[in-house]
Amino acid sequence: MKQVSIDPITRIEGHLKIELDIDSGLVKSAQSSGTLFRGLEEMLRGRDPRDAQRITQRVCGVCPAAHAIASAQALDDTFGIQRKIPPNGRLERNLMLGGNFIHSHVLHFYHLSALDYLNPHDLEGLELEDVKIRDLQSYLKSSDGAPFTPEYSGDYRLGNGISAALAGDYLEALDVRKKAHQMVSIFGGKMPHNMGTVAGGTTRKPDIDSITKFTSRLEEIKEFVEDRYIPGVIEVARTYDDYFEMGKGVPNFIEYGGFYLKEFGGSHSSTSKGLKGGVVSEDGNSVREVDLSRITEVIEHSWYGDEARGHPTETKTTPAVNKEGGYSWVKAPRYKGKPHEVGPAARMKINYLKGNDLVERELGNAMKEAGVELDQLNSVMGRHLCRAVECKCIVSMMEGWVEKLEPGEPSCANYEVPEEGKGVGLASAPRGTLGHWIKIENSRISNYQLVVPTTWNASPRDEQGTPGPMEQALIGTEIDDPDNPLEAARIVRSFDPCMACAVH
Ligand code: NFE
Ligand code: MG
Repeated sequence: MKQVSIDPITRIEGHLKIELDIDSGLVKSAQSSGTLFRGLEEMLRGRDPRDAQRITQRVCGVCPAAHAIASAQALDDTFGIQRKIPPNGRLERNLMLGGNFIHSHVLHFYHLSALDYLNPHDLEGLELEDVKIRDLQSYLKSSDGAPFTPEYSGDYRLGNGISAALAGDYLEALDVRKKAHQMVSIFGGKMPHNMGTVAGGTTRKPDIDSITKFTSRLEEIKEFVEDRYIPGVIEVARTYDDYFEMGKGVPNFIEYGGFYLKEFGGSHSSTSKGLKGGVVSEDGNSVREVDLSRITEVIEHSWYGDEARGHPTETKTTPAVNKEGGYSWVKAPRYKGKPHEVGPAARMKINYLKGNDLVERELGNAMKEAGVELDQLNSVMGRHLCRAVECKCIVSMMEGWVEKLEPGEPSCANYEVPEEGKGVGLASAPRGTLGHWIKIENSRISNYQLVVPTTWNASPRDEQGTPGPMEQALIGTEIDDPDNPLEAARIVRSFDPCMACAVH
């Protein structure tokens, strides 16, 4: 038995340690640990509720628009104004979240994951016209190669031509990300951590100027997503098709749904959303509605005290350093007592099964081209493929939303902060499904609880000893060389973990 510790695992967000027991080349046991305490929820207690969407965005620089929307919705719910959000406010929230998704998905494939498959040394000696790649070549020659020198590397299969194309896209993706950030800041004032998302809607009424600026960037991004990102991921996926069978994890998937298409409909499951919610469990391919009351936070192996256990309407986040059996600052969310995978693969699968036309078409095409079946999507390559398909679907929906904005019309509803109340805000975030639960007493926040996408995926074991989704994805993996566990690194990165979010 060999013990392998990857600490920290790089090219993800935040602080993650992965520990593996490897026997005869197989991962027998895996532990995922969030190694940095945050405590954002505790900071919210006693504050004005309207501070929530300012502070919760600071959980993370890579998905702040998702936290802003979940938080604003939790306030809408608590203040009783969910049905009063003007169409402009609803649409601008969707557009800001969409911009955030594009940024995050493009970042993940090119700047966090590509170097698991793309060998920069393939570029050496190539005669290339692209000035940026020529610069990259001379940079690689004249330096130690960072950040293009992965700690774990090898098994490169793409060949020179595709590597050069991907390297060019890697550089162009930096520009795409800039444009995606600019799109969020057009309505949000700045990015990361926008100021425009508030209880009641958004702060900036759309006008012709903002709509034009937004649309021109969206069209440029659309071209990149359709002509480069989707074909690039399919090329990598076909070359590494064995990775459709690797990193499978749990057979349970959950998503609350996001991107409101109409005003709030009275319950989360009945509200019409661009990405639909649902639960798929191991009993097959039927999708059920999410019952929020069945979510629990388990803390048997997390460094938290007893009051951190239970349903998120009540749970606290009190640290219990050195707790026996603890090995992570991440809690273990469970649905009906079981670990569930969240993220683009879960979301695309649920939307495909629910007959979301756009997803059926785009995912159907991508699966055909990549030569993969629906039940292979929760895998390393399946997750990359679903992320790209989701990005394309969101760009397409954004084109429709931006057209519906009404210049000069209001984007925000009035409200008063009540003395008492409680509410929930749910959103799709790039890495999965996101919930914020709030309670107000004396017009102050008395409890605030976030259950975040990577909290589900990177969760530790629960009270039954059942490992979390990422841990299960690692268990059973064949590792060619335990001193170079690149298979494990590829599996972990396919989840796009954000430990800043997971711990919050
Ligand atoms: Ni810090 Fe986040 C997303 C949220 S994930 S990135 O996407 O919510 O755990
Ligand atoms: Mg929490």
